Amino acid sequence: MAKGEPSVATKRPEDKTARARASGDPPAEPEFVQLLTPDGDRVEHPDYAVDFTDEEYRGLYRDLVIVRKLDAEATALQRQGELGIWASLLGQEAAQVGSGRALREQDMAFPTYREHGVLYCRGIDPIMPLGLFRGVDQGGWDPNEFKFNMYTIVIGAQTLHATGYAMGVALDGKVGNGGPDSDSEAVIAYFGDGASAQGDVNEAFVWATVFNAPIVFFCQNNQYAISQPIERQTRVPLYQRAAGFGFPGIRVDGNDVLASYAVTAPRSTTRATARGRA
Ligand SMILES: Cc1ncc(C[n+]2csc(CCOP(=O)(O)OP(=O)(O)O)c2C)c(N)n1
Ligand SMILES: [Mg+2]
Repeated sequence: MAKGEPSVATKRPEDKTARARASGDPPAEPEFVQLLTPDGDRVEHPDYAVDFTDEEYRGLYRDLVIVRKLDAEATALQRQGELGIWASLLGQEAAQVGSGRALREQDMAFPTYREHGVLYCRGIDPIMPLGLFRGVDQGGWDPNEFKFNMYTIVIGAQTLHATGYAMGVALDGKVGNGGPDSDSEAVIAYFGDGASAQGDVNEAFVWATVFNAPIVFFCQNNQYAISQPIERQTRVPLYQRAAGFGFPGIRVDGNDVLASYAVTAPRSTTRATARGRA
């Protein structure tokens, strides 16, 4: 599709959630941001949009294929006994590439142990985490050089580290409007659905919001914490918890690389065209 041609289909899927809300029934389907259907059709969202060039779309697809391939290789190495363990990103490629590519060079990321796709987007040699999972080094990259902290195995601990770092960013006065030319720094902390029930994570939410820290909490809900299903972590959709802490919560289709990009990027860099919400 050439630039300038309509890149977004005008038709939205039937909004069953809105219809259910109007009828007073509970929502029939989860509300989430989606710019691509599972069949690959482009759909609009009233608040989020992207407008990439053909080469940029191809670049995202290339990233998805590469990180899946790297993950498959690492899984095979683990099965052959070369790695002690491997935390696979299978099924989380789009969430990681979308959010990872939305980061600006100066933004700081705090991963769990599974963010190999974000690591790749930060420009770190993807061989690096293999040394960590083989037990021969601590990970091997310089967090300050790549603005990507070391992997954290202790569930949820990185959300506290990230919040403290973000408070430091604010104290340094490096906060701003997030525009492309801004030298403001934002922080992103990745965590899982299971981690959302961890005390550290909830404390991080309180501190981040009370001190207005420039941080995005990016939860990848793969439905399980090892063997514990999401029903054992929460009775409400996880994104709704954010309201109780005082920050916006957005539910996004993690299999949709475009939506994952759009919700993570500063609004001024999504080059969104729909309804002038650039
Ligand atoms: C503080 C702490 N408690 C327990 C564990 C053991 N543990 C390793 S992975 C994991 C599940 C984490 O689930 P989730 O947050 O959903 O992340 P996912 O692995 O699904 O990406 C647990 C409990 C740990 N690493 N750290
Ligand atoms: Mg999980």
